[in-house]
Amino acid sequence: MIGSYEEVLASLKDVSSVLVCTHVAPDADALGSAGALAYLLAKSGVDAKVAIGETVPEKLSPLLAKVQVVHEVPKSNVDLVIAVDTATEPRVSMPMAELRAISSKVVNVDHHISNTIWADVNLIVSEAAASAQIVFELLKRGGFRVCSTAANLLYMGLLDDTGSFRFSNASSDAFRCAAELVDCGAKPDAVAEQLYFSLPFRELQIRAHALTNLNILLDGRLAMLSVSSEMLREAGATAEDTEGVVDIARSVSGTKAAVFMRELSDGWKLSLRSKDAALDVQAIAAQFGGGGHTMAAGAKIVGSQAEVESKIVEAFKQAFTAAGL
Ligand SMILES: [Mn+2]
Repeated sequence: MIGSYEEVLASLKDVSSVLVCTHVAPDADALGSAGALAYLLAKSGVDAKVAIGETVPEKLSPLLAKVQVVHEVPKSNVDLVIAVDTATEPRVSMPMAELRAISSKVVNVDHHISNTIWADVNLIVSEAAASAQIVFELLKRGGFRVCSTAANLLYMGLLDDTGSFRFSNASSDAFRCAAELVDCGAKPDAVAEQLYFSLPFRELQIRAHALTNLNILLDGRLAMLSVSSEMLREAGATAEDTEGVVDIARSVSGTKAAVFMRELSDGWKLSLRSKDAALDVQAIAAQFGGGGHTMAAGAKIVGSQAEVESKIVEAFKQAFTAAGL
């Protein structure tokens, strides 16, 4: 059942310890939402921490400097676990079985249309451009004073999930949310500098590599590129450094969709982007056990590059036909 803001606020009432989790390979919205929530809860006297399985990505870490982040399940019980921006239970980057053992309640705050309503309380607002937008609304309704540190974190999530306000989810509500966050002290130039103008050189090397194998398929409708493990190794890069690559494919004129493939140990991780509202890439991702949003989704497919490519191209071919594109 989909819960309400009031239910989440009721769950937060009188808690003294909270762990805020998010999804694997956390992005700016995941850590911005989790960071702001944990930071303001901690400021209000709650023992609140962000708990993630991996380290904080390098370019996000300066904005999370004031947030307490742990990487292990605590030994003692906590009153509440909150997972933000996480559509399914297996996507949580911490062992959920262990978290359930130390907490009697799990709250999920998310905006993915593919959310499986998996927690005890589920605040799912699929119209929200970012989980940060939902967390901001929650904090306002809860009477928290959103300071500049929290505002920067929330703005970071909103900025990144809207593709710097270039995607179809850049609604008037998203812009209103941004304006309010600036009123709360968020600094758009500082956040943009950190997210987009502080790239490690290896990340640009990966983009250069990826550009050399950009393919245009299905009569110009689909742009596709890939990054192999070898490519990453050569540049001394990690998966985190491939985040902007799909936008290269997305930017090709005349295309209706983009696919970025990254090699895994046992297959390929696919990032799918739609450029036309008639094409739902979430539905394509779901065919392969993945999920996400209508215009941006992801999935993992096991197999060789050639096998995975032919499967995904076929899926797009059918989807284009079904969408009349
Ligand atoms: Mn998000």
